[in-house]
Amino acid sequence: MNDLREALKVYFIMGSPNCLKRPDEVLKEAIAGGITLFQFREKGKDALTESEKYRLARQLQSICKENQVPFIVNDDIELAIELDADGVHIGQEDEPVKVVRSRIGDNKILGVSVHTPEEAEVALNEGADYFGIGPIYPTSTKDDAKPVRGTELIEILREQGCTIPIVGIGGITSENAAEVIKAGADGVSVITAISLADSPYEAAKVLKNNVQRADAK
Ligand code: TZP
Ligand code: MG
Repeated sequence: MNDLREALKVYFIMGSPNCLKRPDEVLKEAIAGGITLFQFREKGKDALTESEKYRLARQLQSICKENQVPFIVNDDIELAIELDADGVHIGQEDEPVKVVRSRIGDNKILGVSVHTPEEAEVALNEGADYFGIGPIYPTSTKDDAKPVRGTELIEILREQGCTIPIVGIGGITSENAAEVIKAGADGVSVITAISLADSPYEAAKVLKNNVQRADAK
């Protein structure tokens, strides 16, 4: 659990639609900058499908492996199983948490997006390893994102004594990351703050620095 908490600190999510440069180059830079976990999320306009999606996933997974960065797949349980990925991240629209848990087994990481204390309780009881909570800040990366709620739900869950690892998501940058950590999150997950940065390397480095500083307080 503490290993997972550490791995969630600087959590980079990306698919080919999120990049202006080649995804493998962006990922390599982000890793050099210090990201601690990677999620392959091939979604949105011009997202790759089938064999192209599989090929990109394989390529990014092997970069993660070479660098000992855990590799998690968004939504696509079949792909995660086929690749023997380190875990999956699912939302409320996906299969129930308990079904996904039984499909991937107990040794894989299972992340679940939750938006209410009730969803959090169900996810926890059914086998989630961590929660993704957001959008914390406005984002244009996800078309169907729920309304922005700041860090409210993170604070509520921590006040209720919930100790499961949590990452914030949505509009997080190096400027506002500290607020998310101070609200009780273990880490921050970002897409565009790294994927669209002029230098994904620098962006990841600054983000990590700010997360570590906020954590030490
Ligand atoms: N879920 C909630 S907001 C979001 C997802 C996948 C998009 C986050 O992207 P960005 O670019 O870090 O705001
Ligand atoms: Mg989903």
